[in-house]
Amino acid sequence: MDAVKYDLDGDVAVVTIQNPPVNAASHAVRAGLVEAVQRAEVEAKAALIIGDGRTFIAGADIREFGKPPKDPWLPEVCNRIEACKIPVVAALHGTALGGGLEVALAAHYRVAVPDAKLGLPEVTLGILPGAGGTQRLPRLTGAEAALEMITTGRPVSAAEALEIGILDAVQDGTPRQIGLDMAREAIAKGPRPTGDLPAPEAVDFDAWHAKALARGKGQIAPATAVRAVQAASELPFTDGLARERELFGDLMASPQREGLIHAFFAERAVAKLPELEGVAPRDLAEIGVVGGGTMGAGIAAACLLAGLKVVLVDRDADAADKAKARVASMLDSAAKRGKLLPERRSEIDSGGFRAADTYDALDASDLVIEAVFEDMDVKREVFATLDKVCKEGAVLATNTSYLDINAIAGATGRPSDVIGLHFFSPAHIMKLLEVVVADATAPDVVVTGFALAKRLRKIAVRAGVCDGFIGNRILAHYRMAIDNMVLDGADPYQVDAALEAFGMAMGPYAVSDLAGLDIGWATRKRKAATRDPRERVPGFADTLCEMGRFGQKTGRGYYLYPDGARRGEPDPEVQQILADERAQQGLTPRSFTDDEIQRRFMAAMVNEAARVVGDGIARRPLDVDVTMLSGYGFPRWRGGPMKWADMTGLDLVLADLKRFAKDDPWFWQPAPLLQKLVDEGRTFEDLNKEAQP
Ligand code: TC6
Repeated sequence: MDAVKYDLDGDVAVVTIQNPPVNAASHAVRAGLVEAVQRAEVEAKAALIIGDGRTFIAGADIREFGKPPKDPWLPEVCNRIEACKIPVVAALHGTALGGGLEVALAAHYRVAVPDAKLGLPEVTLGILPGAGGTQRLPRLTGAEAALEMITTGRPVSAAEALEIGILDAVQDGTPRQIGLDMAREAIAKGPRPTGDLPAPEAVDFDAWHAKALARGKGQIAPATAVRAVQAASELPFTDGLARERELFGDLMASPQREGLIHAFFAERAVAKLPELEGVAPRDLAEIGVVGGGTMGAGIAAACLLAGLKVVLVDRDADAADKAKARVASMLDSAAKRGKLLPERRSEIDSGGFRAADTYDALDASDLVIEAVFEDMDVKREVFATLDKVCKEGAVLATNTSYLDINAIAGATGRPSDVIGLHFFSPAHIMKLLEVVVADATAPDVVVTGFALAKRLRKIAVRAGVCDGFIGNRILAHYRMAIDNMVLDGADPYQVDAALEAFGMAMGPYAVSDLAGLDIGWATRKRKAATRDPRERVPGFADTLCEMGRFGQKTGRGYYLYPDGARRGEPDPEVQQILADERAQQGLTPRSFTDDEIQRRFMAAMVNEAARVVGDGIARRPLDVDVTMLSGYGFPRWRGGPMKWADMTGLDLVLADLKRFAKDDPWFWQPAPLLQKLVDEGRTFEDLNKEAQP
């Protein structure tokens, strides 16, 4: 099949892109487009560009990024389309994104079907629209609307695109039909190059730049894109194109582009289960949830928002009522955010959601998720009961964060139906779901876990059973590294600031305050008996808990939260507690630079992640990356800890570990996998590639 098909429909040359699955503008598509436009100029009175299959062009071919570019480049293709002597129409359906929308902007007229989406998501990949998009879009929409689309990367609906001036019409029908109608009208009107339109009026570009920098949290592409749009307003069209090309080149060469594109492909790779190909998921219509606390209610809300029926069970009528109210308030706020339509709400209220105080209510559930107190005896009791009441073939899932799922499965007579589905709080908002596969879990139960994630629009990562699975196991380790630094003299507020400067969504001590310090306290107590005697155990976190400082919910934790404030203030009392503990242990406090804090944090994270991969808990390094990106606030533009380590150089990370090990050999002992990769001159990316199907 040719990447671009050409046929004549009367006077109109119809140019059809055929590059499944998303018609990415690969080299063959670009070359085919130029050839087709040249031919149309000779043979037809108008040309129509459409996409075959599910979409118009969804962008440049991202797989070609980072490789030597092959002529013709997309900017040249777009310029050639715009320079065409006969009118060119683009008829859009599906998603016209990035370079795809740029092709449409270079056409002379644009029409779309009502459910088409149009966007310039380049900044989400660390680049900017580099095929004239930053120059042509503002000429059609004005600078404000173009800046909004380009700096956020968010797509707009066809109706909105019509309103702001991108489209000439929105029409029902096939792209071919509606495009031919417009092309025939365009013959009389003639070509209408977007580049000939007047330059957009200036806006406060410096303010946009500052806003984009602040929102980017260290990401540079959105702010750089502002400067490209500014060029559209200040320079003649061709000079603006040249400026765009220059800024595009800078971003293309940046490590942020590499990190973001890694994240894009890694997120798609985690969803694939080649080893289970052909295994069908079990049917999911009704979901049971056991436990209506914050987590259970969040899981129930997530399922309801995805259109599933839910039955929630709590221990008595009062608890069930409270759980129901919790779910209702989550649904209310989802409705306010436009995430729940009134029709669906009434469906939920008229039987789509029930809260009960007896396990028998779960007898029709296809999958039950347990979200009760994190205690092995309690969980085993729940699972023994589920074994009695649930129908045959029901999937029995635990939302435990740490506990041994094999032991939980052992409380039932059907361990092959048992799986871990580890949600992150708030469960109806956070993207990550760890699908934890126990020894006896059946293949179709694993596939069902992934199917549920897809239904909930979550990113599922397959994990193995160990204390903390992928994410919390790594978290526990880097927490230990920073707690030790604080014990040795670092200020917790400096640690938070340094790690936020690195790009973390929140500093780890602010995260503790948000999650509640009692969670870590309970975990430390549970682990106390089995702790390695060589482990250093700072006492300050326990001290804070003993004082009732559980974080935001009690108004005090590492920070102070006067009058319910969400952003905490540093508290000298905490600094005093730390000083006392150091004095008690006879430690002379030392200072740490921000760079040292970041390096210790990352070395600890990467080292434990290498063990997680080495032990087979994560399938590949990229599974760790996606876990940390979507569940732990790791900066997306760094691609994830493993990508960061590859880009930093594994030998440098290993050298850091060996340097830190001089003080604490037990904690900083390099992971065997990391040592092995350095010895062999290989990277985590090599492991990702070897594992691809
Ligand atoms: C740009 O245009 C820059 C221009 C400047 C030039 C100078 N390239 O997401 P899905 C693959 S930047 C290559 O699962 P959906 C994807 O990896 C680009 N491959 O499907 C997957 O492959 P797999 C701006 C691509 O229906 C398969 O297609 N454009 C590309 O959930 C299916 O994808 C974007 O940023 C691509 N551009 O969502 C758009 N896009 O099966 C990026 C997808 O081997 N794409 N693939 O794993 C998307 O947002 C979504 O893919 C979607 C479809 C909304 C188009």
